[in-house]
Amino acid sequence: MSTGGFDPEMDEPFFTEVSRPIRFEGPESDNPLAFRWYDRQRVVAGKSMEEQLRCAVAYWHSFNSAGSDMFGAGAWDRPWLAPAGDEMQAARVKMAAAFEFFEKLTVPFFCFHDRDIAPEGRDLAESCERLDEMVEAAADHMQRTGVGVLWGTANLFSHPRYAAGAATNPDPEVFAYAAGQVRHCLNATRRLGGANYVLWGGREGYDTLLNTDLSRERDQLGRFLNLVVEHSHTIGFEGTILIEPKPHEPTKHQYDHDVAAVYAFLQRYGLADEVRVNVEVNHATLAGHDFQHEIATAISYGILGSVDANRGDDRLGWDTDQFPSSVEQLSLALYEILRSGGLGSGGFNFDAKLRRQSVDRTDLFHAHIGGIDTVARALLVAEALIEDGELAHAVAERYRAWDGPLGQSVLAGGESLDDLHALVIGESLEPLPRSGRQEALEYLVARHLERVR
Ligand code: XLS
Ligand code: NI
Ligand code: NI
Repeated sequence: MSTGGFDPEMDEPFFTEVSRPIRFEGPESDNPLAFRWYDRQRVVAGKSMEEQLRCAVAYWHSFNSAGSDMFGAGAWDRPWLAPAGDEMQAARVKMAAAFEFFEKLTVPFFCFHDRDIAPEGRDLAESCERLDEMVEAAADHMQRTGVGVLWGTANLFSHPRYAAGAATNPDPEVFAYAAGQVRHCLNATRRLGGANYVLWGGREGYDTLLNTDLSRERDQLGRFLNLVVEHSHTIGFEGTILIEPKPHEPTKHQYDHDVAAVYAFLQRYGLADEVRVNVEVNHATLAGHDFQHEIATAISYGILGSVDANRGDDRLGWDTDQFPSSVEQLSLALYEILRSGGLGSGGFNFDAKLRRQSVDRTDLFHAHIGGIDTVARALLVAEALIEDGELAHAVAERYRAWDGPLGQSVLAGGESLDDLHALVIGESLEPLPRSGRQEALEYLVARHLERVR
């Protein structure tokens, strides 16, 4: 079959350098196309590694991007992105390539934007028809391969109509358009059995306060999210609705700045029991936080949902979306996650992209294998830290006095400032500083990083 210059049939299979599924070969293996740490069946903290991590490939970075940047055109070999013929045929070819990759990588999930899997049409009606057609194609591939949807999301940031925001747009017709698009994408995610639905507020923010009414925009966003939650109940969507915090980029300021800002927003609009967060490593660092901080904060508020696994670059102030490579950074986050009982319906979505010079299709395998192994090894370190128990013990010891009579009475509201003033003077209290043991604890973590096998 010809589609005018580009014959998709000729390209299958797309990943010819990888002829069979990637296998686990153990830490001693030198085979770059094997897992050294990700042993799907291995039981870690009561569940298989596969179930603990629930790894997903991000459709957009790997299949819907050709590697362009602000200064140059696409450099990667992605023929379906420059079809000489029918756009929908190209979308089907892209999907065949994606599922070949998921199967060979042996990941259980993928994540998608509506526009990643189906091209935008002339109007919303045509966009929806196209999405429905591609959703049925995806359902067939999923049935055939057993790969599932970790989450779906609507792209409310690429089209120029959303330049001034989607829900936070000064024009209510744009709000309506975005609402229609999300409604359809949520239905599609439900149709595919998605475990979660994500909203990332890429343009929900401002570039200058000179033209912005903050409180109106926040109320619009609150209304929008309530509509999404109501619709999810109406259609019986069983997954979790997630907001993905990010402080800025593309806007100067985004309303979903970080986990704490999202929690305040959810409380204000009555959604704290309905919506959770999808925490991305690089977004945490852009917000000036350690990833562990964002994870621990989300857990402390009871709103941790899922993780976008990637990393930034210490010298660059934007979302470089590189593949994870720091076992240490992820171990501490996984320590928090495992101690809190795991991610539930969430997982580890590799929201990460190749560098522009990584032009070979096989680079996609190297990137994901390295990322998945990093997360898998971090999971083992986290398990070891929990089994050892010394870190948790040190923290518990540090606060032990709060379980005594004074601490309990203060927390229960039994003491006024007058009472405490009288207590300190009456009992001549002179509390002495005690070591926080930071260096000892850092080296404790380092020893576990060294030992894990
Ligand atoms: C962008 C975000 C985006 C979301 C999905 O920085 O990470 O990729 O994960 O819209
Ligand atoms: Ni993300
Ligand atoms: Ni991001």
